[in-house]
Amino acid sequence: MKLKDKNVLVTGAAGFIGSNLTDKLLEIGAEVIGLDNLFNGRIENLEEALKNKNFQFHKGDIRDINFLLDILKDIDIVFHEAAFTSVPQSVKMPESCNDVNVNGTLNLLNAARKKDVEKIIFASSSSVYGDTPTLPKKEDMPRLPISPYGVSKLACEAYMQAFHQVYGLKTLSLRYFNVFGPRQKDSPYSGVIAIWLGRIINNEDLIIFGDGEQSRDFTYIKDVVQANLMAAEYDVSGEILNVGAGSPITLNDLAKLILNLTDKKNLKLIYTDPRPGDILHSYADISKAKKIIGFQPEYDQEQGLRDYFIWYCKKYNVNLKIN
Ligand code: UD2
Repeated sequence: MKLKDKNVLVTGAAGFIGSNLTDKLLEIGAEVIGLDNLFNGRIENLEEALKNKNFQFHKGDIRDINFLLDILKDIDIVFHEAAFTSVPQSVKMPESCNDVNVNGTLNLLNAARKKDVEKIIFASSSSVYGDTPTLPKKEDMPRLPISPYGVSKLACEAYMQAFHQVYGLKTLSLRYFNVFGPRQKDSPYSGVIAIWLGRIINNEDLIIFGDGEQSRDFTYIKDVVQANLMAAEYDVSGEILNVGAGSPITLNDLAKLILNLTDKKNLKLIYTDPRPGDILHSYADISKAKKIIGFQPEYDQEQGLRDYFIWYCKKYNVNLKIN
């Protein structure tokens, strides 16, 4: 499906991933409706989109079926990015996580089926794999999530597949691996890179949960957006695909890389207790996404970090030397 001139809904459009995706969809000529309840999302993320005549924003919640039925008329394709997004917060509030992620997604699927939406692309997560030792993670490996967040994303994937099987709705789940980049918030519940950037700007030492030998496959936002476009454009459905950089890094090495890039080698790494619900290693095998939708990440971590930091300094008028 070519996205130009298509009617597209982005849930979670004011969030980090949703807003980046919205901007790209508008750039390629889609008509975009953005939906967000603005709990986590920020309207400032849609500053550019709101100037575009092909964009409409609606404040509302994916748990509200009447709202969805209204919004979904005439929509061809949905990018479902709205979510309860934090692993540690899901450990504190498992019911809320389940309510937003599972009930909200089921609601969206039901509304999409009733309104004859053609395709839904779902933002899943590498957290569905849990702490199984085999690396890299392949889509057909056992899924044994260890956090309520991971469980909720796995349940949504299963619903995506069931709706594909039973109702013929085209669905596709993309398992994102630690996405980072512009518009990621610096809050206690955001990703480690955004948190560390905030601390670096304030000249604060970096906190590491555990011994720092855990690893993640940090993936730059532009590659994630690209994967979504390809998932929409290729005639493929009923699949689950990893979307990662395919190159893991330990937290210790990431900290060194970031301190070097920002010329802050004077800052220290402070080690503290591991975080409950954390997995140890996460590393994507992306061969299936390459084969099925032609996905090929363009950013390595250093390039992505540099781009992100430069964007941040410009946006917030921060004076930080980037090497
Ligand atoms: C990220 C995503 C989550 C999900 C998951 C998939 C975010 C906020 N969450 O969870 O949505 O897709 O990936 O695996 O992006 N850490 C520190 N110091 C800090 C903050 C974090 O050491 O100040 C550690 C943390 O304990 C973990 C690693 O950094 O080992 C990554 O943490 P995260 O919160 O950035 O992301 P993760 O993997 O929990």
